[in-house]
Amino acid sequence: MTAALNAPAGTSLLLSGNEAIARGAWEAGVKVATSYPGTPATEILEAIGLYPGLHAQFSVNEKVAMEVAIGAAMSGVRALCSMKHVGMNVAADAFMTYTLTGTKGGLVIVVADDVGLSSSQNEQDSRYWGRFGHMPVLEPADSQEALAMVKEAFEISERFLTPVILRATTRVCHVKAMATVGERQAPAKAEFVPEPQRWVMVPGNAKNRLPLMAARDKDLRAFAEETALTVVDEGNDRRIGFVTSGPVAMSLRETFPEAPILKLGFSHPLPVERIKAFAATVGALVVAEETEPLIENELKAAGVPVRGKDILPLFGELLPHVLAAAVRPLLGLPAPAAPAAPAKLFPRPPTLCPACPHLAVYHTLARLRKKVLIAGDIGCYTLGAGHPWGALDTCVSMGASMGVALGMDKARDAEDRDKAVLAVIGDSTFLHMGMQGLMDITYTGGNVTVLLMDNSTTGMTGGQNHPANGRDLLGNPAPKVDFAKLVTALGVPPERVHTVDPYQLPVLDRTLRQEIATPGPSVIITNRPCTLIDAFERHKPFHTDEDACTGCGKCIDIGCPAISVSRRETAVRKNGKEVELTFARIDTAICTGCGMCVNVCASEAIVRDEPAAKEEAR
Ligand SMILES: Cc1ncc(C[n+]2csc(CCOP(=O)(O)OP(=O)(O)O)c2C)c(N)n1
Repeated sequence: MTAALNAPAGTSLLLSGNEAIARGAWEAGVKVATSYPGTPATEILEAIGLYPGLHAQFSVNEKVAMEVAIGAAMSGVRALCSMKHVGMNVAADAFMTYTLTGTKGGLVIVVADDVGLSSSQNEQDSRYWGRFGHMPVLEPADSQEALAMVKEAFEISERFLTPVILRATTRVCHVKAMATVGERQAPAKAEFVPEPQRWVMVPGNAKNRLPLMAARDKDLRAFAEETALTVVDEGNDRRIGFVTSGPVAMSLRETFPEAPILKLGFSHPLPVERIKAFAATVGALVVAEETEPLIENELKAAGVPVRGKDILPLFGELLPHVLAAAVRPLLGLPAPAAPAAPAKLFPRPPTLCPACPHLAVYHTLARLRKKVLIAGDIGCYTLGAGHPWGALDTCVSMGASMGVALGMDKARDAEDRDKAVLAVIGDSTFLHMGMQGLMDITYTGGNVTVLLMDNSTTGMTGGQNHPANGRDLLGNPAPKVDFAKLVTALGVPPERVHTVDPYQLPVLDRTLRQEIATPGPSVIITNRPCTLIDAFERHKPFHTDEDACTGCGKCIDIGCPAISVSRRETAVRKNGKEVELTFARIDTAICTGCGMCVNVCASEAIVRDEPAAKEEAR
């Protein structure tokens, strides 16, 4: 629920940047909003989906999301497509042509860059896409600007007939700040007018668009010189002036209260003349930009002497202490003392939840570790790479486990196939980009066993629905993809497709061993829901019977956070051999009674809280 949903125009309220973007899109009269989840952008679409009078959807991936938005914009309505930075790589094939086509209804691409890498596999600077795709780039610094700039972005999009990029960063998306909301503008009526020369981008038509795009670039450059989105915040100490964009402006103001700052709300195309005029009023010009030196390089190419990445870091956020350390020496001031190291806390690596069905898969894989290569993928299950399982060999990008596994298989000669190749992939990831890879595996006769971990949700990003869990964006019933049928249709022989309850550890183990012993492609679908969604059933918790526990430690090897070591002991066996015994304790406050650990306890020392309920144990 977003606080802005029912707020009347003129109300000021505390909104995250994502909520503000959603409200701004609604006020702008957006008719269609699309996305694929990804931190830090996920909540934009979740919030938009609550507003009346528009269609919002999470698509199966960012490319489809972009194409849906393009279809709506071609029909003359305003459309917004949001995603995290890596989503742009997926969506690029669609928008790199649509930018040439030029839009009809306003099309705004909101991209959230994870500067500082709090929750991503890489750090990318999405402002490059503006340069690459000839699209203007707007950069809000806080929630109020985010709200206003989305609306402005639609105006620019329709005025110049171009898709517009709104680049936010994690700090803008997730920080809450005051924003005043406005009225909703009535959405346009959809009307697709056939214009084959424009909408059908075959070479003959596309060629004709190139000069138009070049002319648009020129118009946008002129617009950049005059737009009120870019402002100068004056200061009395003119020894150094800053050129910046996004939330860095606030860190600069905090660090250098008297310095003049030119803040580029509209950061591409660059208003070179405006910056030159600003440069003439200050002693030295420093470009403070997150993350790549785009503005800096363009200014250097235009002959403007600037400092930038020679003193500032190329990655991570430009927070006040970072700026102070880099810039104060230019003013003859000592660099400030490095911020105090954070207090040493007991290390707590991220881990899977109690009863997470992925635990079963990784427990099984850890026991087969010497016999398999495991291509991994992106989701909660990437945690399988960590302690205690160490059961992933690779993680590249969403869906990559399929192709990487196939590549590992094809790279080897028959005599080198001493290990089986496995791929692990989540349900949302399989739908996003995994199934194409599986098709390649079956088409080329790859020797790959795929573990498709269907937990009925997009767990990693907070539990979004998808086409295989039978629910739509708002949780209403929706058509449901049948994974067993889908993978069979993609070419996996039906007898090599198994659906297994992962809590039944012996069955999972047996099925996996059987499949990796047989050449050719196979798929094992595990079908227990994520413990954080409604479909998950809780049972009475288990506890350990201290008297019965033999200290074998097998339940601890599962890696369930509900199970911990209660004590260790060295015992001497009858044959005189010393053995280390590990006794376990179950935290009944977080145990969900899934019974996975009961499967591995040979001494029957794991029992339900109430003895009468023991029969319920799986
Ligand atoms: C191109 C791209 N889009 C989005 C993301 C964000 N993201 C990371 S994992 C993931 C989905 C994971 O869901 P699933 O495959 O069902 O696995 P689970 O987390 O439920 O185990 C998403 C959306 C990303 N990393 N890359």
